[in-house]
Amino acid sequence: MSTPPIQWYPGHIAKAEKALVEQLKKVDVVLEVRDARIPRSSHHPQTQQWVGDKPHVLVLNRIDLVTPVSHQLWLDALKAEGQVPYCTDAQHGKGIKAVIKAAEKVGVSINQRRRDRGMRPRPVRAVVLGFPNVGKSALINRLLKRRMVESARRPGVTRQLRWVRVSQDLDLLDTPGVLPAKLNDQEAAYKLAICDDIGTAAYDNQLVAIALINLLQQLSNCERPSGFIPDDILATRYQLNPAAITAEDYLAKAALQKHQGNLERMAHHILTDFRKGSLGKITLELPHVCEVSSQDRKHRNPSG
Ligand SMILES: Nc1nc2c(ncn2[C@@H]2O[C@H](COP(=O)(O)OP(=O)(O)OP(=O)(O)O)[C@@H](O)[C@H]2O)c(=O)[nH]1
Ligand SMILES: [Mg+2]
Repeated sequence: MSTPPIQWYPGHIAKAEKALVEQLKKVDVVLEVRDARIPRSSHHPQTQQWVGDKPHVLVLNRIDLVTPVSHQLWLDALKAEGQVPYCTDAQHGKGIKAVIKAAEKVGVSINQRRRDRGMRPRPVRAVVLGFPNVGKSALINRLLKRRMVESARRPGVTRQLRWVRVSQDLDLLDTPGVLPAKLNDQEAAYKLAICDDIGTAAYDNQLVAIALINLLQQLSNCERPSGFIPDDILATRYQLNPAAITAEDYLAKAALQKHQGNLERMAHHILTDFRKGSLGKITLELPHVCEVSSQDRKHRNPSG
């Protein structure tokens, strides 16, 4: 079976990216929002180019959907690379104050420089950027303590760049989620699809559900710290053991048990379970690439 690549770059994203580059000239600090379930795959490859030499605040959002063990592993790995991520749950308003403080801190030094040059102080200008649906607008609403910008459970909600004033010290720019024009890393593209961080028009639900089953099988088999992900996720949720069976067969068997063999409904079922956290708290990638033996990979994914 040859799998069609995930590829999606709709007009509104191309337009948004152009507008974003234009607005970057006015911006003092970049808040990059990533999905804590896929901290590597939800890092846009162009981020460094957009950040330039501005201060960069890294936010790992959706920490409510990952285990403390996996979260700590990622914190340690990112710190080792010289990054200190701020961790948020924008759904429930956790970790928000620290993000405001980090952005305002940048403003203090900017305004000191302005005063030194005889200029009046102004609010610090921060842009919030990242892949679609990672929670940028939800985070902004939490920072504002009210629902000022649209935020909903699907990618592609924010269509226009919009400045909002958080306080006399901070202005924020909400941006539409951006995607690379070409998704060269297809493993990352599948993870983005699994996490709903990419438009649904980009992929086939069944293939993405199979990729999720495959990843969960791999994560259960590879060497990982205890507590990284829950044990027997699939067996517990669907009363169907995923051992010694391909991901394709697992989807087909589960579909027979739950949806009279309807693969599309089963694919939707499992993806929704994952996205809502009904499979448990799950990080889909380790900071260091998980070693699965080629024998095991072949057995699990006969096509690849
Ligand atoms: N569980 C959980 N859900 C979150 C969190 N943050 C945001 N969400 C939900 O994720 C969905 C997407 O949030 P948005 O704020 O619209 O995401 P966005 O990045 O602005 O998306 P686009 O504008 O489409 O790029 C919404 O249903 C939010 O309620 C979080 O920390 N945890
Ligand atoms: Mg948005």
